[in-house]
Amino acid sequence: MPADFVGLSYEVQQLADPSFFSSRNTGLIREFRALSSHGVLRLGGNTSEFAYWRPTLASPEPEHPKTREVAGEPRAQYYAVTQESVRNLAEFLKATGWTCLYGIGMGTNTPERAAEEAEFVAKTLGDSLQYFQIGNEVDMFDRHLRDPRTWSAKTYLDEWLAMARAITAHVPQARFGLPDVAANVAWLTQIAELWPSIQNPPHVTTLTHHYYFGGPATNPEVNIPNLLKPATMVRVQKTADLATAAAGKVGARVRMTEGNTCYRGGKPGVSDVFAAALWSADYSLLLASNNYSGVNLHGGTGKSVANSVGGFLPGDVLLQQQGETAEQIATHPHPFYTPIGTFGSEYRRMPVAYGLMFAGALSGGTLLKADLTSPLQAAGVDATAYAARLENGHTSVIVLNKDAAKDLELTLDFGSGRHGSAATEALHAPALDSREAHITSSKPLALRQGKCTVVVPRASGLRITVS
Ligand code: BDP
Repeated sequence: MPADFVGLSYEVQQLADPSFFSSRNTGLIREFRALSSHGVLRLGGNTSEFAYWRPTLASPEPEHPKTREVAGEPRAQYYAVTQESVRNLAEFLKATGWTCLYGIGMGTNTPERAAEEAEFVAKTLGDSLQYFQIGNEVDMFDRHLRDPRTWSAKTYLDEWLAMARAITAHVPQARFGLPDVAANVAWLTQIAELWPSIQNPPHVTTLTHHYYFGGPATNPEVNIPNLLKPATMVRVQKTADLATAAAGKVGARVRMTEGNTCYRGGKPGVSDVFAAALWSADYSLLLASNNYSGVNLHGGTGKSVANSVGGFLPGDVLLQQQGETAEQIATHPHPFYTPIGTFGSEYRRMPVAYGLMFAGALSGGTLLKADLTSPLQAAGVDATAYAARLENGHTSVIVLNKDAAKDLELTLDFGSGRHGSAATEALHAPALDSREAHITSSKPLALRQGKCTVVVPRASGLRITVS
């Protein structure tokens, strides 16, 4: 599990306000650093298709192609990305210790503009830039950006090659992630099959895709029991099997560059409560155990995400129907799934971020191959577990008891050669639907012949570490 496994995903439209990702936004920097000392910021999302590069303030707005208006898809609201926002982003990354996956639009962009932008970004971000990503959720372009009769993994790859080659001509060391599909992982398989036919391919390090558990907020199937039941992770495992097989053929690794609990901005009572913390911990560790290079949970400001999904958040409509007042609605994070919420001038980590942090404790370690899950499930409790040998040589085990009703008692055997004590840290909240999450360490447990017995209460996580 790479040291920089943990990541966040934001809309490119955040760059329209150059003070957002900037060294002056100290509140946001603090939350990034608290989440991870070296995470990965991915910029992309639906709004990335409507950004245009403005090399100088005097540069005119380019002509844009015609696109279709579709409910739930972003409206064609164009905005400029400027040198100032990229320079500020560079300072923000330095201040946080994070690196960046930089999204360049494909839907309404040209290879020339993409190359010009990439050149400035590569020069300005330097080592903070991991790779470029061209296009967001290209498997959905048939809805509003391309002709549904001809759009396919093959036509996408042709367009992608033209842009990636134009970028490589300006930035010879450029690296790329692709294809960043929303859901159709078969595209990864098809791209892997087409890959050997490409002469001199651009340098691709990562195959990328997205995952949302369900959506939108009005869908009754998006609820806490469904989010936490074992079948949810079985589905994630199936896509991971396809994605990692494709990446193996291309000689790349897989990264889950965007995702969260509920698409179109999240669902209040599911995305912004403690259940989302247990979900994100389990989801992140499942991806890590499938050799993913990392995970980015999507979020940002309410405005940028609302713009990415057609102008409003369905979760707000739901709260109005439930009779919440404007003041009550404002106490929810917007978007509802965001890991870092914006409340006026303040930023706060939300429950889903605590799950990511809890899982992130194994970053830099080597996951131990073991089947911990089936014995736990055989105990009739909805729980999962992961173990790693950490960089400092310690062994750490994370047990996630997602069961709403049953506590789990278990004895961990670290081997009779282990002496001393086990440090423990809990991920907890009063209830699955509490709008809070905590990570607290408690008293170390004495090991007896290398063993210790712990209770992982219902709806909580526990990390046990022995030296
Ligand atoms: C993805 C888009 C992103 C949206 C998100 C959502 O890439 O821009 O914000 O879904 O629906 O499809 O919440």
